Amino acid sequence: DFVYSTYHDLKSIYSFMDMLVAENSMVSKIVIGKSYESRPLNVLKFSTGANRPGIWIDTGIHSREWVTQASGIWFAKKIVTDYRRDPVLTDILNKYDIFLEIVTNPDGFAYTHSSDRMWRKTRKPNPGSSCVGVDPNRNWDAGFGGAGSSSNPCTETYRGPSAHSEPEVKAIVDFVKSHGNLKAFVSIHSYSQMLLYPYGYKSTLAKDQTELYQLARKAVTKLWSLYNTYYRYGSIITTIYQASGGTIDWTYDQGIKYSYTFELRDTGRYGFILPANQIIPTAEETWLALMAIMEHTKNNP
Ligand code: 0X9
Ligand code: ZN
Repeated sequence: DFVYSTYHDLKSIYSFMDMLVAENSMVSKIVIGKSYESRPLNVLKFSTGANRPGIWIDTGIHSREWVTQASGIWFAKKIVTDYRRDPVLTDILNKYDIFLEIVTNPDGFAYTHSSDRMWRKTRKPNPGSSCVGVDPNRNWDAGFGGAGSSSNPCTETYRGPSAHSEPEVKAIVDFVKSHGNLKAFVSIHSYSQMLLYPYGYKSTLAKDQTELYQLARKAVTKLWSLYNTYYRYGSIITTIYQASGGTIDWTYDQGIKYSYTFELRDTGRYGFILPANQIIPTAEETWLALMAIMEHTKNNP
């Protein structure tokens, strides 16, 4: 039986996905592309009917943020367990498909297991440099190249040679465009305990700022109610720091109103190396916030 309270390697997570698909008719696996090192980019699709609008959730775009992939696994199990049991989730799944990319940066994730636990970026070599990889949260075509990103391949925030240069990013871009009807997009990172919305690349307020702020407040209040974990919330640029070329700025500018980024536990005591005994409580509390976002999306079509 799969153990949710420990960290797993790529092979174990990919077999978990295949198991979930085999055991649940509502789950299928979509391969949206392949990584630089040719690993499949797997997305779980939870669907109870045809032609539904979609809700996207990704975890692990920064490979060292292990509590996020572990939480993604827990969310996948939670969705199949709660469908037809939790009336709110059931109503969401009767109207929307949920897409979940658990290992969004598989090359980086494999590298965190084999060589360097603190690897963040992709694993594509950079011509003319001995430094490897691009920051996949600076590589999107939203203020690409602006402040809060680096042109130096040896830094952790290297933006890459051009927007969408990384196959792991381009695969999601192509998916979002070809789907054409995503209503919420949630990209999950760690750590800092924050719930953020656009923008990160500019200080202009998002046109839906008031609604995004109020929904963030509601979501973090739900999250807090379980274990009293305190989250800050607000726009990226005012709450964490300026970051250009980020995922949710791009998805928001594509018209996906409910575009959010989480920074999960903790606030720095353990940071990226969060003890495994915090996986389940982190996933449980985060789920309450995700449900608030998904329910609001459903109620505001
Ligand atoms: O710097 C980042 O990419 C994020 N923090 S992390 O420690 N997970 O690396 C925050 C960036 C804000 N999010 C977006 N711009 N989407
Ligand atoms: Zn991150």
